[in-house]
Amino acid sequence: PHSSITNTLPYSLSVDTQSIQNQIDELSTFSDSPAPSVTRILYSEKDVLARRYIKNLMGLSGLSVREDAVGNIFGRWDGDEPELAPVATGSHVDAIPYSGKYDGVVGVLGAIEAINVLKRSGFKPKRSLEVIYFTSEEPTRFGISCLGSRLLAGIETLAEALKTTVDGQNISFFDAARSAGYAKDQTDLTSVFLKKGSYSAFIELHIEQGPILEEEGISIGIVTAIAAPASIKVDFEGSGGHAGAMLMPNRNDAGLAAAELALAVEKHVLESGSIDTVGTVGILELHPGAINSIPSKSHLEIDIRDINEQRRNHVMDRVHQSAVAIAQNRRVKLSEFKVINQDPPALSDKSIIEAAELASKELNLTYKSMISRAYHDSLFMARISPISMIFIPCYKGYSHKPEEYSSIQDIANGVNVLALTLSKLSLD
Ligand code: HGY
Ligand code: MN
Ligand code: MN
Ligand code: MN
Repeated sequence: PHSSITNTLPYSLSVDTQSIQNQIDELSTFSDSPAPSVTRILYSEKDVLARRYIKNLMGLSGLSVREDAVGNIFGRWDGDEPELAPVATGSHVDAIPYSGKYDGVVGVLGAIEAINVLKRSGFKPKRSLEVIYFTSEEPTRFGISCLGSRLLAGIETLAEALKTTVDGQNISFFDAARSAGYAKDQTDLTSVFLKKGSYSAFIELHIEQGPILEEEGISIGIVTAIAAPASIKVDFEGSGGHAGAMLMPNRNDAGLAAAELALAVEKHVLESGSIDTVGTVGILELHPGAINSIPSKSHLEIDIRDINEQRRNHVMDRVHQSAVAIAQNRRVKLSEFKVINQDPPALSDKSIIEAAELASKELNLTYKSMISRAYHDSLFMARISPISMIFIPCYKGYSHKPEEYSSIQDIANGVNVLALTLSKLSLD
């Protein structure tokens, strides 16, 4: 059957580029920040609009749609042998503040269009195909990245923690979920857990969010590993006071403690011995935030990643030591040093990598293996299914900012490779 699939599909693959571009543009209007930026936060009213939009597209593609208790959405195309473990693909649609309109979206709209391409080509799946819209991949609202896929992967500690999780406005996770129509009658999220082996394969289409494919003029990236992410929340407390009347020797400035720790993060990352270690202080808040008031509190959130888990953990330990030392030296209180997540990397499955390479070859597209330095829902789907990812180039590697851009031709290439790979995996 493989030989028949390979000589027919590549010639009859036809992505409707006009409609997928229109969908990307239309979806980007469901945003809480002005165009060209996109802000779409979990369970917000713009997020609910996006969910309705995607469920409608799934329906138009003949997929049967179901949603779980936290809003992971599944669109299914039943195969000839529906009792076999399906093949799944998908990504996320939530967007961090003032970001772009391709991160995640290409992997959800592209997955639905890949189903349309296969239907238009007359393909009949053996294993059912499922498109998954993960309820939220970004950590923005509750500080938890890949919240939906972590639950699908059966992470019990998260299901427990969500019972007492609140957002920055003190809205509980369950109240927020209920406001979007989810978690109606339950506070027990174990119903979301999927068993290992629920899928025979999971493959995610995503923009590279880095400059390599564009710089090297290569059309397709095939992901062999996903870097190990970690995040830490830190609070310092000092006595505060009057910016004019308080002489310097008497101060214990929580703001300067935060500033010193941010520079210490950079120092420890640069001293890790590898270019693959990255560290970012993306949130740094001072209280009370008045020009003439010495900060009495500071709050930092630190993102540290590496493709080598031990090296990343070592940097985290040194950051912790620095936080303690800075607190002592500046006579401030280290009131919180909390590791929010400290995840292992994920390795892609050889057979899925090979299917994506074969698909790229048959479509006469250049491709290369690469690691993903960004995390994705695939990182957690790897706990219950073999995975890989398909990357497409994005302009100068820009992402998480409004200038994010991928050409419709690159998107179409990605959709075609996804469609052909899904067809191969479905017939396995
Ligand atoms: O931060 C990340 O790696 C992902 O793009 N949210
Ligand atoms: Mn992102
Ligand atoms: Mn993403
Ligand atoms: Mn805090």
